[in-house]
Amino acid sequence: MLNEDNALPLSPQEPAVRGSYGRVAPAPTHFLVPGGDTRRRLLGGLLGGSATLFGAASFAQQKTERQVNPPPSTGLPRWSQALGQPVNTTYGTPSEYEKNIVRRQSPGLTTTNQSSIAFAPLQNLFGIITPSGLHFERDHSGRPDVDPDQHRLLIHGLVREAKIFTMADILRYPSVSRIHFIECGANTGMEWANVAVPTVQYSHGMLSCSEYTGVLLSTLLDEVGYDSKKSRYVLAEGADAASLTRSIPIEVALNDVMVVYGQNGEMLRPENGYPLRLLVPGVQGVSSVKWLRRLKVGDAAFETREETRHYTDLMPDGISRQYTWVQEAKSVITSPSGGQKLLDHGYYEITGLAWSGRGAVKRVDVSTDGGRNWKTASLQAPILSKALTRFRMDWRWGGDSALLQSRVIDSTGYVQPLIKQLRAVRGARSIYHNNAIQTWQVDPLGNVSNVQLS
Ligand SMILES: Nc1nc2c(c(=O)[nH]1)N[C@H]1C(S)=C(S)[C@@H](COP(=O)(O)O)O[C@H]1N2
Ligand SMILES: [Mo]
Repeated sequence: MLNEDNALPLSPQEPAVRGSYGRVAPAPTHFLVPGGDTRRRLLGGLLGGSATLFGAASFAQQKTERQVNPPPSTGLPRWSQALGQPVNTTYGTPSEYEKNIVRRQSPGLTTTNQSSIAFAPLQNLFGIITPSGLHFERDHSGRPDVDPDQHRLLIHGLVREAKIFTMADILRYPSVSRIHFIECGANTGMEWANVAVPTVQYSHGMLSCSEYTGVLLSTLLDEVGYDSKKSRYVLAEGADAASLTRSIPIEVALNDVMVVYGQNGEMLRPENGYPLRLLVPGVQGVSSVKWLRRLKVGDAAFETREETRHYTDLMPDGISRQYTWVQEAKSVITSPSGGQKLLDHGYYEITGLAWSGRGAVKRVDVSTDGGRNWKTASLQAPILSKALTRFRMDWRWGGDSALLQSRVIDSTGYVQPLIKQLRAVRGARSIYHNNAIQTWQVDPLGNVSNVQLS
């Protein structure tokens, strides 16, 4: 019934979390407080009402809680007094103390657990690479268990010779490794409806970035002898029950599209398309077809369900735009971010992610007063095309209300827009392609919440 994001999640309460560092209390793991306000007023430029959804402890209470558990002051800690565990010869997992840093589903957002979304915990990640076990997952019909020995990729259509490739065949071709993001076209979609999604995990967590290894699609298209005069589109089809299919324009296919088997140095994870997926850099996630089993070269777009019924943008005049696939430049502050709490006055590092489907990040500006004044953030190398870029800025919080925003400018000169600028063009009925500037409000108690400025 729902297409990626337009329902309102309700929330199970979950245990307290660890996993924020520095003087920031972690974002809560639950979504909305049951019975809480789900829609919010549009806030004006003034630092008026608080849109905080959580009945958080007061500033002083939080400090007291922290003092209950002081670090051991005398003697050796227990882990220094005996031999440790033997070396680990199994697949490694994160520390027990990090077990709350997981992908999370937003209950009620989708009608089944198979046609669903697990969001990446952006507020807890460093740098630009998403650990494979935390990469977001979006499935239309569940995650198939594909046996790599039996898996086949068929390439046919306008080709000299149709071919069936085994995984062993594909692994023999010259490989490339590149760092790219994948962002679902519906990421941040609920902001269109002005729903106060409380944490960055749920507002922006359909976004991840990996080092991918595979074969350029152009290599395989050359191998089958695609018709360079007649070919206009390549259809990609997945081996899941949805047979998810999307058309890729030939100029994109021949440019930087990859047929991928490697993710962060190892084989793809099952949830990300094991053993083979398409990767269409800079383009909305749905085109990066997972569990890839078929590529068909054609002379026109294939007009599949996922490009006619879904993934179109309904414009104010009632006409739907089709094939709007590039993920335009976007950025978000991941800390401090919604649901976190600043525990002290003084120094904070404001940090976040910026990216563009059209190239590299050129500059990121940060504002702490809702966009009246901007300062240029520092960018952490590497700054790569169609990849996440980490930015940071020093900030002293003196206890006043603040409105934190980031704004990216990409290598084409495009500037990340305000939500009102997007609404002026796209109206209020959109689901996809919201790349607007995000605002986090810090209240005088240090509570951080998601607000939308009019
Ligand atoms: N075969 C197949 N490919 C698919 C999907 C799917 O359900 N089936 N979901 C698509 C969508 S909508 C997105 S956003 C990305 C998500 O990739 P990920 O699950 O690896 O994060 O995969 C795309 N490829
Ligand atoms: Mo998606």
